[in-house]
Amino acid sequence: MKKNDDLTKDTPELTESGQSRRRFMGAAALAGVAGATGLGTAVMSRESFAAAAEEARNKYVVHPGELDEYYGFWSGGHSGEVRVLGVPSMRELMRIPVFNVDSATGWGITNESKEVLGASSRFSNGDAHHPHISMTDGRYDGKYLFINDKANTRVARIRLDVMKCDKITTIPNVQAIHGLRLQKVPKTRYVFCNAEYVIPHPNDGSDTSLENSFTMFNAVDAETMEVAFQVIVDGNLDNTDADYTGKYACSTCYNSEKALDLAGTMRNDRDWAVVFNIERIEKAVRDGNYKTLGKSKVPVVDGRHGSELTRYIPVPKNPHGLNTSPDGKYFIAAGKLSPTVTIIAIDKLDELFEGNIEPRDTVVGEPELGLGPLHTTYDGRGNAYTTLFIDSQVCKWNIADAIRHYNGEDVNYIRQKLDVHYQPGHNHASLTESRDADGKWLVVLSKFSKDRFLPVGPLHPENDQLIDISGEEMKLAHDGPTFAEPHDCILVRRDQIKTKKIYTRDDPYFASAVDQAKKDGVTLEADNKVIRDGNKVRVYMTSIAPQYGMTEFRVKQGDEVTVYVTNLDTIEDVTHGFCMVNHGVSMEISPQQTASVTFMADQPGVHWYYCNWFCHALHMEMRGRMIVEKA
Ligand code: CUK
Ligand code: CUA
Ligand code: CA
Repeated sequence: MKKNDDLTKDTPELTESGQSRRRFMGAAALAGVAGATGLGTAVMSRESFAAAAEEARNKYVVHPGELDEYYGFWSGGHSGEVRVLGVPSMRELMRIPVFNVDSATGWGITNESKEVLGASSRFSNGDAHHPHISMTDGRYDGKYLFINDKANTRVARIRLDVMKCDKITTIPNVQAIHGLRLQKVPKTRYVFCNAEYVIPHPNDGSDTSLENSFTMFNAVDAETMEVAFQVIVDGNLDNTDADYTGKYACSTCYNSEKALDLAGTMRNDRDWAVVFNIERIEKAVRDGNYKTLGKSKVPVVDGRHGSELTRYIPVPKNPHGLNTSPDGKYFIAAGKLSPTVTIIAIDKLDELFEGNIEPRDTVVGEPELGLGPLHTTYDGRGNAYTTLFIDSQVCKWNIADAIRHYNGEDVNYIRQKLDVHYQPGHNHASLTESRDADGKWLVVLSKFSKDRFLPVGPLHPENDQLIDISGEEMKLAHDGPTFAEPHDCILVRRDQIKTKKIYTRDDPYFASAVDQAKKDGVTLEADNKVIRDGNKVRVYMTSIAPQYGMTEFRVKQGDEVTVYVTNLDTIEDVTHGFCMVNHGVSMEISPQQTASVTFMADQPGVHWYYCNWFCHALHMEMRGRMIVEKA
């Protein structure tokens, strides 16, 4: 194994010029190839040397026309969206608006998206941290992606067949949903999500004391997206993960002190990893051993100290990430203010809940890794990779050796430390949250990029780095600038995602439009009609490249107008748009989709509408007039 200082010696070359980066990759990758085949460079001929270098280089390149091996889903942080990247190319393939408003697709503007957003459509911002893909028997099933909104206390679901958000739930009785993970086994029945901040109940200003405030662990039903139960906890909650039996979930708590100020949150040497016994919680709910809070009907159970529903395992100081190893054996909590991570043995949790052992008896290792450990990910070969925020490194370490060391054996569990650029938060290895963890690629989400890219003003991009972990040694393969602010990502094999090429006409996403058309006696696929209903006007039109079915319609000033456009094209990728000039109206209508938008016709005169998705050589000619008669 190459020592860390050897690796960092290559790094300055990376920053000198874009050209030298290619040379570096070739050389570094080649060292790996030579090592792996047991060939010293001395015995390699010029030709085989060049061929090996070429092969190594190609490993990181997805050539034009080739497809990536993995889909990556990135959270967009306070941009509120989800981004889809191909890995290993790191090419951005799609953006899925979720908690934001999107001018291109009309998310937050169309009636279909407002129906999904519900009452929370009054917000145009969000803070999306943790994207996770639904599972069946501990394997990604490619059906849904779930993501939290810390800013407005929501959880969203994205349908991966069309890559659109189809449900958003506001979690009642709590503030700021942060950590989110899914039940893995037998399947994703629950979306577990942590509310971070403690609040009083009722939160009406009558009592604002911290002592009487609390927060809760929440479970959302993955199919109905209704909140199934809430669990009151001591302290607060940060990140979470679930096990591979379906019995337990575990969350970190950094504020066991329940302090308001920074110094207060760091007072205790240990905070907690809180373990939730899902079976016992379900039973308590079934037996009616719960209460409700305020107007919400969600069952609330008490999981504070002394409860049979939870256990509090003391772990060093302000822990952050909590990640289940893909062999199902361990919850690993990252220390953040401690240079250690804590390995909790999941097979000891039954005993812990039976009361036969103490909480700390479940800890089987506490390896010291470096400064500021935040998140851990796995290669499926017994190694863990933990980000070190303060050291700006990823530490590769061996779990079994760390446990041996904890038991007094003299073994070195650290395999390698690789410099990253800079200050990494999450890292994520391919398929790491599932039984299929394959140890090929590692993405490190660096919060700072400083000198890595052309300067673009005081606001810098983040730097998502791609690291090859398929060999003994981690190798940096790619720097990927991203806009604020991916917190986390998930990588799935491309065959685990099955998307539709065009909509089917019975897609639930526009079922309301289909219903309304039926009531109006309109056939969406054929008719171009204006229906008046008092001062509400519904305009139904079709579209086939490069024409709308209607080039002119008339309404009266003061009418509330809803335009339904049905795209009759059946050709993959022929998407139309509908934009009403000077009305703040814009939307996407993909092949076989119906989309609708409602606005006020408050200005008399002529108003042009046009297609804003490039669809045809005569795309600019795809337009029409709305004539508003003066009231
Ligand atoms: S995270 Cu949300 S504060 Cu480490 Cu998952 Cu960045
Ligand atoms: Cu239709 Cu552009
Ligand atoms: Ca603390």
